[in-house]
Amino acid sequence: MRIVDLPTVREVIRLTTNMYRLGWDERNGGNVSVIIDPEEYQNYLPENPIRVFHFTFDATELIGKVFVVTGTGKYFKNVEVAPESNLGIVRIGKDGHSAELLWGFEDGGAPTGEFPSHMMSHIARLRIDPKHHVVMHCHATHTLALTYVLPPDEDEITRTLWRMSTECIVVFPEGVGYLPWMLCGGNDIGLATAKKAEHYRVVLWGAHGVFGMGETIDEAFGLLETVEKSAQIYFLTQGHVRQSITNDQLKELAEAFHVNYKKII
Ligand code: 2HA
Ligand code: ZN
Repeated sequence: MRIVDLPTVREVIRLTTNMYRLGWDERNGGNVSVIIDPEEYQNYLPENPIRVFHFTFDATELIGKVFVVTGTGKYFKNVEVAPESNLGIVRIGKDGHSAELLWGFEDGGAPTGEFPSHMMSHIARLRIDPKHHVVMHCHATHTLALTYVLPPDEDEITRTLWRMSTECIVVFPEGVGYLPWMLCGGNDIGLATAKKAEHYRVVLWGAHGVFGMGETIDEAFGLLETVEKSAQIYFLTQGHVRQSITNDQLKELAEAFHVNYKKII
């Protein structure tokens, strides 16, 4: 099998293509990183790296882990037609401060500028959930717009999203995290995002976009689709609302679906 045909690589190609088509990833917006398990890559990836990227944050907990990751400055629109230059497969080096390129970035590219946020969030999620695999970031339109109009308060944002669609409290009972605007692309926003990832699988970045995390691509993508749909319903109904989901109904849903929801209603 060619490396580009590994199931996780194929899934990342499909994911980025779908995200682009949804309008979530204009230009070079958005980035994805997904853990590939050894059973999947062991007979295909080379042992020796093609190139090595160095970073300043501590990724000791990820040493030896292998990721499919989108490239810095790359356009999701183009992943499908040229995966071998828009995607890379990297392994975290033994020093915990490097990423060893094993495949991809054929035109000299490098991992996403949001690599710190991705890796630090992987660390946080893996501590909670050993089956965790996926971190994805995008500029989902209505979700991003929501960060301009709701109070900068994650409980208020969570309640609003829960009320906009019946499935929400079941899909993300823990709520969503929110970070006010920060400079993107560095260790500071990475640390802040990873801190939120200790409690949430969705983290909104004010005036920028959203991170979604999960055990599988379907789960992380489905989570962001659900959040985005709910944010869209919010804007469609603003100024027109006659009735909405009540707190009692939210509690009834949480009980019926046996989810441990954040007690903010
Ligand atoms: O890669 O979305 O957050 C472009 C971005 C940065
Ligand atoms: Zn972004």
